[in-house]
Amino acid sequence: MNTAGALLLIIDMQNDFCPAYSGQGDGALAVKGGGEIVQPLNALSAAVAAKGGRVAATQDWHPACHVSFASSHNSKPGDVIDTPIVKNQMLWPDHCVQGTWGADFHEQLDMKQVSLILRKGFRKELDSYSAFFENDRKTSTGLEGWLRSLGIKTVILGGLATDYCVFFSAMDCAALGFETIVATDAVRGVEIPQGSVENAIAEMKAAGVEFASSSELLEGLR
Ligand code: VGL
Ligand code: ZN
Repeated sequence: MNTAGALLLIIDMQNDFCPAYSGQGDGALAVKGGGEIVQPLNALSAAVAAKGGRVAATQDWHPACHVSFASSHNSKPGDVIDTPIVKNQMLWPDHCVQGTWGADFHEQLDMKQVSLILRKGFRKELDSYSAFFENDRKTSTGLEGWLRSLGIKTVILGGLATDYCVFFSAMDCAALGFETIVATDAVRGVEIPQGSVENAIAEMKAAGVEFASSSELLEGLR
């Protein structure tokens, strides 16, 4: 893997996906161990930027009453529904509502090197797990064009959650032909339903996604 000039893509490292930290309460959709990945992400961020790479961060950014909220359908989190646009949309607790604390990035995430913040899931009627395509699997977020115009060929992914937004982003990234590497200690999964993290990892591997620890990646960036 050639990581000089790579993109570090930090997925949804936001308060609502993190358990309580420094006096704050649990996020609405807290992922177990979510806060533990801030340190490896910060180390990768500095190293990637120092080697001429770029750092981008996605931000789940939902309007109130978003289609992915169980509360919008008198349903409960974990239920799966068909919406007019998307079949099998999983429902979640209200989370990452635009402009709220839960939508803010984790306070300890180093944003200095981040040159692009990509907001997704901002349409009320359509969710977006992937950083590349919304959940209709057609509507582009514009990230592919940004990468191509900068000549970036390799993408290192970290963030939350392994089995949803990291998974869909990595799968699209690999399918678009970018060398795609998941930083194994810089991701955590929601594990809904049970087994989803293991399935996601197996599917990513089958699709040619590579896996490396942040220390291996940092070694390569030295
Ligand atoms: C995510 C569920 C709902 C994620 C976002 O970041 O993985 N999961 N919205
Ligand atoms: Zn969401």
